[in-house]
Amino acid sequence: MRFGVITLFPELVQALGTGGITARAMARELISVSCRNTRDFTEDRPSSVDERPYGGGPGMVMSAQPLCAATRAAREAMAEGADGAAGAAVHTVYLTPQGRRFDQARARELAQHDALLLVCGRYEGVDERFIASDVDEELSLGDFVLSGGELPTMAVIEAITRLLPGALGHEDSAVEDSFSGALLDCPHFTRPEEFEGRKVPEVLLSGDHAAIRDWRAEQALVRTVERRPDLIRNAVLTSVQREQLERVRQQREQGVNPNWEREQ
Ligand code: 4GY
Repeated sequence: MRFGVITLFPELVQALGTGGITARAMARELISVSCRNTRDFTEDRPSSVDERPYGGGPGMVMSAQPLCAATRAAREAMAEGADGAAGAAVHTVYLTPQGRRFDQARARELAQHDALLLVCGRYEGVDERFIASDVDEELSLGDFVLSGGELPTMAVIEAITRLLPGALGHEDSAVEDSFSGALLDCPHFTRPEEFEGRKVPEVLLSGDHAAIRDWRAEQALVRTVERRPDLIRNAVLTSVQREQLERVRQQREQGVNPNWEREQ
């Protein structure tokens, strides 16, 4: 997967190459991340990437011209394709709280592209005509406001990278994780058996693999019911999970805490 990034802070995004799974994926040539600085594409007043908003109001707006020039240059370079052949499709994404919500399903879909171009805004946002002319899709990481699109861009790159075959050390990890099954993950424990008076749930020490699998599945349901009931409504559950869910709901109705912490 080839990622292109349009940003005023390329050094921020290039940190993806300094550690973790994205750095390893770069070293293995599973991904490449090529940044372009928006400031290098200004045509008028040297290095002016922002202007005061038409209609007045506080702050500045990023001008359409350098963004268009930068994305078009990036798209042309990326369309050459890894093999040098022309015409590869480049999907252009703008990160903004106004976008459609990014989630694991969207990460899986975006992982199918050969080339993704991610555009980072700053200030109050970008001239809407840039979005109209050059952006295929607006994505939001959530209902909060940052100062720029760089951190969301890095999050999207990492979420996609870990889905690429060969990117994770242990091939099962991506499948087992939270959201692959559309539920929250179960709680995890490691040594010691007791930490500050809190004990590891008995079943995890039992060596009974079937019991452990069932307990983890049930705890995943418990957490999802407690923290994200909205996910339950859309989840496709196995018949075992439906029975577990029924039991968890009954316990909650009877005032019994089905959470692992009750054991403590
Ligand atoms: N939340 N999800 C987000 C964001 C910063 C001004 C436009 C978000 O995706 N992006 O908060 N982005 C703003 C800053 C320009 C992007």
